[in-house]
Amino acid sequence: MLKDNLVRVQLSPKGEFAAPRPWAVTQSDEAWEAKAITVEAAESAIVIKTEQITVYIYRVPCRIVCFDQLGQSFAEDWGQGMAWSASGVSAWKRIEANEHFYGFGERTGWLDKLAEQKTNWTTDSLDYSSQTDEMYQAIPFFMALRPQLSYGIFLNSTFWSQFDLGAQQLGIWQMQTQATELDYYIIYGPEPAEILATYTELTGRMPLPPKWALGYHQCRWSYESEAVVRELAREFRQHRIPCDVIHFDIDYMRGYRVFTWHPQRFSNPQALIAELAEAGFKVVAIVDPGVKYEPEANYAVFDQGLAQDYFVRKADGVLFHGYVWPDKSVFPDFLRPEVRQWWGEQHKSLTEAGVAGIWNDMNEPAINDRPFGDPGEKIWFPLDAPQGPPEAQATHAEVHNLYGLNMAQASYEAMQQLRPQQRSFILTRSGFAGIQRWAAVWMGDNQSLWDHLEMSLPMLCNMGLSGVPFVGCDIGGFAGNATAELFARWMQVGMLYPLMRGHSAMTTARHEPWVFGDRVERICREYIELRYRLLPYLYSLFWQAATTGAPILRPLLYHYPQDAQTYNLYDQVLLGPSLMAAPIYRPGVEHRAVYLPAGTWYDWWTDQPYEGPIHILASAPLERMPLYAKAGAIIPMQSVVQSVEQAPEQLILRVYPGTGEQTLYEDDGQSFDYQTGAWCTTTYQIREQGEQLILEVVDKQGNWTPPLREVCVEFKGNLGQLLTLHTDLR
Ligand code: MIG
Repeated sequence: MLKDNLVRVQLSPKGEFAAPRPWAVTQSDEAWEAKAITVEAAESAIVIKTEQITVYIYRVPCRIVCFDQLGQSFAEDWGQGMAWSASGVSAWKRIEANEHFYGFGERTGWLDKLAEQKTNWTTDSLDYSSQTDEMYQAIPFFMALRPQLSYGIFLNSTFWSQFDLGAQQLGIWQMQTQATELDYYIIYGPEPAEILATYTELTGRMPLPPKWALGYHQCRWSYESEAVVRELAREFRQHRIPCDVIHFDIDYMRGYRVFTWHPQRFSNPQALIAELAEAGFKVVAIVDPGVKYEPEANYAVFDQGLAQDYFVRKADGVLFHGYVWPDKSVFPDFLRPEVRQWWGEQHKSLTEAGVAGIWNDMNEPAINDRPFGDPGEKIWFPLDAPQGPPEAQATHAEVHNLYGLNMAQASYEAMQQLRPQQRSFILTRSGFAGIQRWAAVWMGDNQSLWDHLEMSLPMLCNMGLSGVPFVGCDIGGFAGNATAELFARWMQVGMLYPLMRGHSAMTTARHEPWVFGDRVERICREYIELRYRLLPYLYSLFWQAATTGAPILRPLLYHYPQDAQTYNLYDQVLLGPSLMAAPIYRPGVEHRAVYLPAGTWYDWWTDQPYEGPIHILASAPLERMPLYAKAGAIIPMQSVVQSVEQAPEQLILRVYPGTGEQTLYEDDGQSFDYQTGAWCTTTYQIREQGEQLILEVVDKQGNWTPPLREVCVEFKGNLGQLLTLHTDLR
């Protein structure tokens, strides 16, 4: 019992436990301060009580079951309870009536995973579809939800593991892992928000990113030369389409050698990036883990890594190699701190040129699942390859899932060291539980298909429910060619992604916001502008995510866990608590059904109010993504800027009648000064008092003073009600 709502269960067939591996869990058991806990050892069971839950551990047969204060059971051992064999350990638990399953990290398909099997093994999941199991990320965490009660399970095993949510046996869920010990946590809610708060206390939270990372990112494989990049930047400003970030894909390197610049195509990156900075752009550069195997060629990264023995070797001591972009490649052992430090120092070649963000790709690791090398030679990462420092060695089987996590940690720490005054942005494709501490995550190689657009929202929602709030999918689809209509709809949805990045693959048609003609360009501009107008609201959501673990993009069940209508509602999302979108994700569709849960909702575009719970038919011509604000919402917005560093002239409070509160978080958006007090929060409140509506500032904290701007109140809804502004709203 670590906390009132947190139980750790460990089973060792040998009767003794291996030394703890602190890879995913940031807090040791001793660091928790469990409050009033009573333990009663009766003949049939040991009973542990906290202020929130009671846990029974029956002796014969050994069974664990938890109860909430109403006496409802949850996480109850069922079937065989716990068991072990030569190939691993397992536990079985009961699926309660009306129970549904969410989280599981990066998952295709729709929201609820009831009756499915989910494997945790990081994989370069090229060509994925709604049927794909293994993905780039492996996060062995989920939450089970039913009305009145939800709980989370974190299976603390980095080995291959699998959840079965009643696929094999109706009414029973199972977890199994190839580890020799069972180690899992039960986290009581009763609501998803509380589960996530505790889960992220256990595995860590996202650090506050630089504010520019919330702007629009433009990427392509590749903007292959300085000239192409200059032209791209010029087009954004000329078209007046806001954009903050340009990503450099693998062609900036010399022959795909990591930490080099191509001598002709990017002959003066420093000058280029300085010029881009003048125009308000930041640069993010891709970094792949595979180091070109190139003896005696003066390639320092290979030479140093080899000399210091930093690359993974097979069990027989022979250097392990695969075939990736640089052709024959070797792989740093990021599990070792000194390798992370050395790798981190290499980032200097990028930061010296002015690069402000690092994009880690291929870190599952991908080793030959692309058309590289000898097609007859299928290489696997040998599971018995030793990794880690000599005093705490592991096998690849144990730490395969950590490869991306450790690489992201190396990048994160490198950027802290190399750019100590400024926050940096790290993006990763692979990761494990806790990846939110080091990086934002994108969902890898999606396709320019309507069902990939549709799938993107439940994918990102399940990531958010797995403790990873800063996530996005490639807008427009990575592989394949978007049509104008698909692209317009995708940009509308993309405006909701915590990470808003357009990307496309080599040999596909161009996917920039202006390439589909005037009409789609106007739509892209409108929705990217809306994104920028919402920045004060969004940044406050990022702050909330950083401090509480709450997702930024949320499925409706997050705020309405008592409403079973929301349990399978995968095609509507909440951006924070106040805004709800019901996007279009099919061609030719201009109407759709929208579910509005209990309460009053206002149409964002027409201000029309609706009383939920209700289903309505929303009108959605191509220009319109149905969007709703909740009664009592106070949405802090700003005037449009072309990049985040431009100071907006206005702070706009968009206010909807009702009762509500909104905290606006502000700081300089780029330095670490907020960690020593240079931040401020302003809490606005709206309430109805008789015939009147009162809007006032009820709380101010922190000691940072935002730059001078005009504060405007945009009052929506019934103007018959008199609005009184109490005190100074600034
Ligand atoms: O083998 O760097 O998911 O975003 O553009 C492909 C080229 C390697 C895969 C990434 C994609 C990136 C691409 N990469």
